[in-house]
Amino acid sequence: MTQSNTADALLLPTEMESAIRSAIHTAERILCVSHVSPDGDAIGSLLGMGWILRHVGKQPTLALADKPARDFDYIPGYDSIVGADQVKDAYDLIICLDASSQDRMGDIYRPAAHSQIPLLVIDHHITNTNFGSLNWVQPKCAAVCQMLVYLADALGAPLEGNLAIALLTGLITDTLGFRTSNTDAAVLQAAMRLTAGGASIHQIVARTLNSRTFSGMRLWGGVLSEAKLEGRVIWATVSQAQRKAARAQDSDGEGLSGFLISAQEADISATFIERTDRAGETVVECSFRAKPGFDVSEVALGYGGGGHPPAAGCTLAGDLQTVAADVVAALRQARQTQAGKQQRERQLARREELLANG
Ligand SMILES: [Mn+2]
Repeated sequence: MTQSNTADALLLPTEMESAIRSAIHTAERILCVSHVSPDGDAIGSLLGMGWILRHVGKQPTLALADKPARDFDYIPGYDSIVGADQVKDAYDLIICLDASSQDRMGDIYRPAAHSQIPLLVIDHHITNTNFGSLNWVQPKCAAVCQMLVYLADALGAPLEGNLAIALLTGLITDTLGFRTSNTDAAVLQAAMRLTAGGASIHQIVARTLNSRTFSGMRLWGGVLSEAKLEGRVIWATVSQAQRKAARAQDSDGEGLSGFLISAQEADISATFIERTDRAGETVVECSFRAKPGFDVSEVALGYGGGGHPPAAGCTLAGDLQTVAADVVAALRQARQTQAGKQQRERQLARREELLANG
């Protein structure tokens, strides 16, 4: 059964729909991949795409450069996700989900072997670099899992069972439980249809947003006590030593930026997490959040990262404190420029109002 409305048609234009349909139908060997450090939307859209493809008779390979957290093992198909060691050279089609640039696929995508293969990019990041041979980039969607609701409609895959659980996961995690500024009627309608198809909001929330480790809480306690607030930018650093002392897991720093932005005194938040990359180099993972009206995606893009106006990030080489000081200066500058622009717009609106009431 296909159910669509005008809003959905705008989010998946007819020409894009037929291009994707023919790319999928003409391919036998399909590789699906999402981004490094996979979150709920990455894992949900990867597994969801798997179920959509199986519905149309394909047997795709689903791959992630980093092992998905066990938190997500309730999504049917979780155990079918493979790592780079099981990715071959030859495919007819590669489908990349929720990644704004090619490097976000990590070592799953090997340009030497894969660059001649058609690459379908499905993403909702406004900073997407359109690195595919076919790019469906829809920043109006709150999650790639929302986009896949429309693709499932287009391909006749019913929004129920395994597919519904996978797709509702990305919708819930990327909107922080339907609380972000991009949670609109279309998001809720998609969620409603997935819920009607048997997926449970409360079960997914219990396994994702409402689930923390004790080590993570101890890490947050130490990190938050040293958070700084400068010029309405709140920020915190997480060193490897702190993570070791708290016996923290890799994912324990996630969510810190989202928590910091709840400070009434801040418009922008940042966390800087020190890590060792695959080459053994020390890198700093930077994560930014912004209150409505502010935009952190441009600063992230300027440092080679990406994201959305309210949530973005980048990874930089260098010493933790030096990177943090540099980036905080850039964020404070951006905040000041954006606040100035907002003030001018408010003045202009007031003047027009006075003239109209004249
Ligand atoms: Mn996403």
